[in-house]
Amino acid sequence: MTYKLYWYPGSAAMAPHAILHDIGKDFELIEAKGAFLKSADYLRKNPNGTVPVLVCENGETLYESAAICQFLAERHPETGLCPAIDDPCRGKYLQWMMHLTNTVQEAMTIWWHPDQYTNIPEVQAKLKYEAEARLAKLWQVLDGHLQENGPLLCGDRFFACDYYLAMLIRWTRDMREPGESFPYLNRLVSMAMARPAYKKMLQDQNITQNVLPDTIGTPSMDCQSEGEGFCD
Ligand SMILES: N[C@@H](CCC(=O)N[C@@H](CS)C(=O)NCC(=O)O)C(=O)O
Repeated sequence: MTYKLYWYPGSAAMAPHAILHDIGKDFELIEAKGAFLKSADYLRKNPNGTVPVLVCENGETLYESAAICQFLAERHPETGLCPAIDDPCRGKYLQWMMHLTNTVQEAMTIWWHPDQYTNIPEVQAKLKYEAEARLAKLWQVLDGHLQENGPLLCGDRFFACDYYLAMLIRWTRDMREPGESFPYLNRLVSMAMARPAYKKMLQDQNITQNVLPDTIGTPSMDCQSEGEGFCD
């Protein structure tokens, strides 16, 4: 089974890319940037001209990072990255995936691409400012959740939503309050970075991710295995 992933470094392809490494089978990476993203051939795959795009062995083509994560994690239950339909964590897992892509990622998009909302520079600056304030509130809530119920979004089991959160946190590195400045978010990032699949993804993409010294104590658990125990 060979998947193809269209990506570029540090983009929304990070989380699907890490999951492909967890699956552990060969896959093809196709770097897609600039004019190529707007070519007729690429727009047939994703009419929005963005990454990621996943192409399956039967030619099925998907876009939307969270959908690709969900699709891969469910198709490969051996990765343990998605709770089964009757798993007690299932509802909360879906809640986090949707919250991250629908609410947190949306605020992030306003910060990264205010030009998609208005071409008036002063309004863009205001939008960026407000998006950052909104994100700080969202991080506060997520950090509090991880403090109470963590170390990961669904407790002590590492799921695709944890990769997704680690990816979104990397996108905040140039903000006034980057995600990793919240101690429990920082710990989740360090747990993602301890996984070989996330490490390999960062290496393939030739990018790094900030993680701060742990101030709260990392739990003694092995988050790499199923059942134990988340733009440039
Ligand atoms: N909601 C989409 C967002 C995709 C997206 O905006 N991707 C960015 C990179 S993070 C992109 O390809 N931008 C290139 C462009 O807009 O030209 C997803 O999660 O897949």
